Amino acid sequence: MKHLIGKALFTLACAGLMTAVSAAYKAEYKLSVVPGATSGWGQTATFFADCVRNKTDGRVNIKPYFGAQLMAGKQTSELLLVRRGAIDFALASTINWSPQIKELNLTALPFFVANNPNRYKAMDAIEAGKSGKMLQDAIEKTGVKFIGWSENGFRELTTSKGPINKPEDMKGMKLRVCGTPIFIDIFTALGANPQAINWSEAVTGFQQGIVDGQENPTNGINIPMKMWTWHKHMTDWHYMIDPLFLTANKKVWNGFSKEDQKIILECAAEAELYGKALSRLGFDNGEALAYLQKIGKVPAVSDPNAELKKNGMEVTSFTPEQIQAFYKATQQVRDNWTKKIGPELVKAAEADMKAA
Ligand code: X2X
Repeated sequence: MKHLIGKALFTLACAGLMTAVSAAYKAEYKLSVVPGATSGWGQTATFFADCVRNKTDGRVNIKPYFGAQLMAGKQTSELLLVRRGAIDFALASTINWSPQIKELNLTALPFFVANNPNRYKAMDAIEAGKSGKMLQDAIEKTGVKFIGWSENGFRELTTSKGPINKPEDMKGMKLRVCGTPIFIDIFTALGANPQAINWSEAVTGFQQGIVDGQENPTNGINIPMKMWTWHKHMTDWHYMIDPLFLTANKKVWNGFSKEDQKIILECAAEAELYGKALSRLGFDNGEALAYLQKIGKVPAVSDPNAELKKNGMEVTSFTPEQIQAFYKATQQVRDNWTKKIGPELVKAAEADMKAA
């Protein structure tokens, strides 16, 4: 009997040891980021990684890899590599995952989210609402873990030619966009000549003047990249927004203890507040600045449009009538893409934004 108990204990101990071994953490978890470390997106990734490392006493060591280097520059391959496990975590953009996940084109519908009195509240309402849950489900259906939202920001147009006051002013303009189909449709509908170029090669393209402009969020990318070096005109049209989300390979996620999963989710919630504040600073009702002051992380530039003007950019903002002309010119794109995204999701988003 004694012998049997001893054997049972031995077997149990072995099993325990094996779980401990199979659940051993990696020395480093790779976190993929498409733009550079100084972008708002990059800073949010660093904030998240630092938070997790600190709160887990170094058990979970996440390292951000910037500049789409884990995808050799090919930003639309990120989902595939997270699924395969070549990437452990990503702070991903809906834009880069939407070629594979049609639902993620929702916030890229032109003049959709910004067609609301408070465009940031509208974005938050989608993420917190039924439509946000539908987006999360669509992401998780591919087999990855959704961890939390963040934000690159509303995308504004910078051009070497201009100013742009009406769609006709964009006629024939060569504009760099990423290789995501809805962008080609939007800019074609506006009469421009969209060029699909990965972000990793875009800056060389700006330097060489092979395009007349591009679109990216002002705080997150245009200012850190000193876009005024190449483009003198800024068109503040908020035509679409680029939400980011934290995600992890499913196996990697399941390998963490419940306690560490909880910490990661907490850090993601903090990173959401931080990332959104960086994106919205100087464009909202002052909430972003108050939050950044509270956590002691106000960036050097807190008045974005003043910074652009100081660097010689001419900033064009539209009247509601001017926006209407762009809205009309892109009606067909909204109609076509609503079918592809799923009319139910688009309706749910409209209801969420209305209730905000
Ligand atoms: O490619 C872009 O423009 C960027 C950096 O904003 C994205 O990855 C969507």
